[in-house]
Amino acid sequence: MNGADRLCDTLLAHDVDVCFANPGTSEMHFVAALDRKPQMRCILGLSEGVVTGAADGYARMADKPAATLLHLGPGLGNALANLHNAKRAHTPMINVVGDHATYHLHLDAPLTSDIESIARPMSKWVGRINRPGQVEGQTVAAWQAAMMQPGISTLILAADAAWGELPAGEVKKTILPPRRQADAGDIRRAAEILRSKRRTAIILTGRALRADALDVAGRIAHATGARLLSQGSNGRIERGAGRISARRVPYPIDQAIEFLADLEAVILIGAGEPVGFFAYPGKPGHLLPQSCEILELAGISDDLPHTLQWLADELGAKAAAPVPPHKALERPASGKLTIESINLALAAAIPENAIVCDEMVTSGRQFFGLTEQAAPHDFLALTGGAIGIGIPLATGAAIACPDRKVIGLQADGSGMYTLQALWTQAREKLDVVTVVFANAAYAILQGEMRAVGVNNFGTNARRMLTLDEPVLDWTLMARGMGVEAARAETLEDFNSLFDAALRRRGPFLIEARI
Ligand SMILES: Cc1ncc(C[n+]2csc(CCOP(=O)(O)OP(=O)(O)O)c2C)c(N)n1
Repeated sequence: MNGADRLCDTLLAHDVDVCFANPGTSEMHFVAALDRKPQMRCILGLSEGVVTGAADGYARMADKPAATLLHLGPGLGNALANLHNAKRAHTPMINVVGDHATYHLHLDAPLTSDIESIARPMSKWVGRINRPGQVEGQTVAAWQAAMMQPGISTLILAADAAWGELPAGEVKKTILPPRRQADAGDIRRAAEILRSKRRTAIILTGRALRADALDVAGRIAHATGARLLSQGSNGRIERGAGRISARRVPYPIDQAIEFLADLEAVILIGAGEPVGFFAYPGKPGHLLPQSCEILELAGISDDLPHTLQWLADELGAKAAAPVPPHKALERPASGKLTIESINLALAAAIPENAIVCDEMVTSGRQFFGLTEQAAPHDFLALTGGAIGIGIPLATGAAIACPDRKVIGLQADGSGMYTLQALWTQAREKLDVVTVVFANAAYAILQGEMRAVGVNNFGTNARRMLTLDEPVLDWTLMARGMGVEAARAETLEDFNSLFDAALRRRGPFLIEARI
């Protein structure tokens, strides 16, 4: 047995049995060890953004981390944008990053870099394994941090620690400590606020957005008149008809300020205080009114469902909140393919228990609102604003939930960052329908330009904000990676392609020309 074998055994003993990978020479002993472990499912991503985006989608649905395998500093560097999104989603993940043998580092060979410094901004835990004897302890520490924070752990594995021999031995699973519970004084204060008849909102994220926790939150809201809200973006929401809905704080700054303007108190459960996505001249960063009382009842690593239950008990909130009766959404049948018509058609056609991955950008502004009445589903969003997560996210979610239909809703510009994930979908035969909103533009940035008063774009601005000349052909790109694809020019086309894609298994891509 060598250090790499012990690393695999330690991951497997802790139920980490999927590894999204893009390996190199310094990781060859780890690759060889993974090859000796058929229980570990290894999935190749053709760029590191695919690897970490997929690990994010996987963990959001599996509620446990995947491992990633990344090649030294440059491999980790390529992965950073989607690690940033995973960090913002509070996703558990264990990155295994290979490094040169300890005695080789001082030679400053071409791939040598300061891996710790690259890892630190996105990781809640960073550790290094320099000797085989450190493998088990460091891997358990990485797993424990990923689960408890929850967040990203980055484990740097020196090549000589991977190949160094170790006496054989079995790894025992470490039991996690219980999550921190809310403070009794804070619960009493929250109950006081909620009884005070002030205009109060409860803002939720993380585990508080699962259906069972939302039910309890709904009882609290029903008993007290509080508004239930969720953060502007959230890793996963169990959503749809029959479920309690927590409205999202809007993204556009003026809408967000107006949305929150009348609040006198806010209770945060896992969520952060709402702030502007960007700074704008003359506009505030804090979005709540200055006089609004803010109580942080529970942080993201606390036991959020327990916090809600305790608060409901304190208030004696037993009656279930009424949910609007399910009325099937009307599906537009024909006409022009516009953002509005396609949003309605999609919301009406989402199958029950689907997983929806949203990177629609400007094509999705109304979509989230419509999904309140869609069939029950999970909604996974772009959490950190770093575009290029959608296709990998759907890929990882499909690995975690092979029996559920995954629907990837994808803006074209964002999709181009990590379109290689389509190849992984084809190779792993994943049941994902990707809809590309092909507007041939960075439309959101055109809007931001107009918002700063520039209405006539010159050549430079136009060339930076459009994706034409040449137009991207998504059907060809998908087919080139083994994913069947078709183009929709009308709503009839779209509806029939979407229905056909739902009936079959395996990846399919629809390019919607809007
Ligand atoms: C990693 C990263 N790079 C660049 C940006 C800046 N950015 C924000 S939106 C956007 C373009 C989005 O275009 P598209 O995905 O086609 O959606 P649309 O705006 O057309 O709806 C860019 C480049 C970003 N958010 N993240």
